[in-house]
Amino acid sequence: MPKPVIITCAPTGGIHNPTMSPHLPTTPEEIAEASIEAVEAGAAIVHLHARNPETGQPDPRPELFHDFMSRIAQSCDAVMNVSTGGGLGMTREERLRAAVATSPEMASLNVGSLNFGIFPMAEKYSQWKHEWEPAFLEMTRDFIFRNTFADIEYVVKELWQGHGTRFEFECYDLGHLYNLAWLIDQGWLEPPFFVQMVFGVLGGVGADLDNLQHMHTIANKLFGASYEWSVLAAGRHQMSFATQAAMLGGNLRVGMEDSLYLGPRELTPSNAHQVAKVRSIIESLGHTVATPEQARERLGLKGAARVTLRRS
Ligand code: KMH
Ligand code: ZN
Repeated sequence: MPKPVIITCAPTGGIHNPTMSPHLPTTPEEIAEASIEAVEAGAAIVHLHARNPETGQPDPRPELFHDFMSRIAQSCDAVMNVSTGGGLGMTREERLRAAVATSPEMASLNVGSLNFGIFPMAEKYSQWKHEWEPAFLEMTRDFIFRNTFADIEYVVKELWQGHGTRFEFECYDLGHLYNLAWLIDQGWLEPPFFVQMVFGVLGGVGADLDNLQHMHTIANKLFGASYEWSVLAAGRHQMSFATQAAMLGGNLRVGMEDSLYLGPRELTPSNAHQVAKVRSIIESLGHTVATPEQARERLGLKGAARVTLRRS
């Protein structure tokens, strides 16, 4: 029997802007509600970013995270995964603030630097809800998403060694798998490792199924039985890559951080719609979805009781 599929949902992220979808959650209430609905639909893990409740801009303030994380914890037992990617352009310290303050079971860790071009999206819009949006996209024409070895070491030492937080290792290209192998060789980390393979970011590996197969083959060689793998693909590739990952025995991520769509030219009304859709695909393939408890056990997480929650 294949292992139950761990679905991660990333409800808001720091890439898409309010102009692009009226359904993008931005306030703590909306992020909490979107996460809870996604868990009810079948997600075991929620990957969390915060936004300024007035402007929708990515925002590193820990009090925002405390707010929605407390609400989520009151309603469900989801694994909460705090992003350390933050919003493009945040400092290293800003990116870590929320995870240090909340001591989560999981945090993202981007294991390599890359160009991260979201500027082509600007061409689709002529009117904007907020002034910051076009400049934010355009800035990425000349932007490197910085994740140097020193940055990575800093995150590992703060979160894994300091808080027992495990990572969603975000790998946007083949070389990032080797960066992770190097980190493991340093003896700083312990298995199991949760590798999130990211396809279709402009600057990372393209959304081509041959790339998925190859990254999976190389990850198997590098990490053997010590890892769980998951796949996300940006935009229109989201569902096909999620399906392919499930067929190959992997796990997957959906959510409006990665795609605002449910189908071709159809904005998703909610994150839960994407989760429900991918769940029905998984189940029609004869697979099952993992509960948060099953995800905790397989990923070696410290448990929800050791997360710091404070309602602001
Ligand atoms: N928002 C981007 C900087 C992460 O959460 O760690 C990519 C990202 C990765 O969101
Ligand atoms: Zn993220």
